[in-house]
Amino acid sequence: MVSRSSEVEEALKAGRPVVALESTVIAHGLPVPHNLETAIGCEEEVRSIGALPATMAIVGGEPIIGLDKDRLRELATREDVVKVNPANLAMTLARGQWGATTVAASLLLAERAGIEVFATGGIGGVHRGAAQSFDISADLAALARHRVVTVCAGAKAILDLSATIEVLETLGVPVIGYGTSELPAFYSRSSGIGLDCRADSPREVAAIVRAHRALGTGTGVLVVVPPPAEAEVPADEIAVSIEAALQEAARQAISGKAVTPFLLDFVARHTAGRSLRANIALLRNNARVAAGIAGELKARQSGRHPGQE
Ligand code: PSU
Ligand code: MN
Repeated sequence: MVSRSSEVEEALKAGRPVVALESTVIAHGLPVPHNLETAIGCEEEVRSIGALPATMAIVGGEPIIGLDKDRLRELATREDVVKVNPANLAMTLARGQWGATTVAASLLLAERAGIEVFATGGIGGVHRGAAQSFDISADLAALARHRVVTVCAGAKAILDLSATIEVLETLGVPVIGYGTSELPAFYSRSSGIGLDCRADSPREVAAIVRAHRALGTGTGVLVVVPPPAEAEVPADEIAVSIEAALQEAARQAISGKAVTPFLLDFVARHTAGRSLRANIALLRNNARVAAGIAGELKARQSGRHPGQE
């Protein structure tokens, strides 16, 4: 059902750590040329920790796990790439289209491909005003459906973060603060929302993941990592830009799949690129943390204990 690159295939067979990476952030989340640069940068971060990156997308109706550079470049520049979630994945495949996978679609494909760890920037969640619009990202349902560890900087700050945390709890998805006891707010290190669970190393995360898996619930685990301090935009500073973005989206009646890309782009322009720099820095940072966690999970499975040798 999914086509794994030979490199990914071999790594999985050999029990080496692999990190899945999404592609909506490339096709719809970041502007050219930052999108391709960042996609390559994230892959390099994963490799620098000794894991293999597997960026995924739909290429002419075929789900590819581990895009090569040429396809990555094409994905970053084509105008006709569908934003794919689990609801329109089948359509994209049947029509032979190009598709960029959101967190939700990436989790589905990662699980099918046998990849345990996935990295993104910020997950989708409950939109502000969801009580009227019912706009709740498919990412939340997918986190509950797939047995994959997702590493992110929290949910995107354009969302209703406390409602998002409530839904994750309802769905039974553990949320682990990585080096923090507070939910990060994507562009900002702090949200004011406390977390029950904190881990300070890949080993601590892996222990919780193993305990969770042993329960057999089949749900995923969410690891939330604060953005690097030097790149963050403090919450009170970004709030003005988010407010302006939400007002403009309402004025233009932006809806459905277009909402998140519209808001991210508006905030990037309103902050003169500051939010974009934060977004790029946190994507790379999350890829690195994910690679560490993937390594730790594989080390335990194979009986190797890094750091204890
Ligand atoms: N992280 C980023 N930028 C992005 C995304 C994540 O730093 O653009 C994407 C992810 O693919 C996520 C999607 O699944 O935004 C959420 O879209 P929606 O809110 O429409 O579900
Ligand atoms: Mn939505």
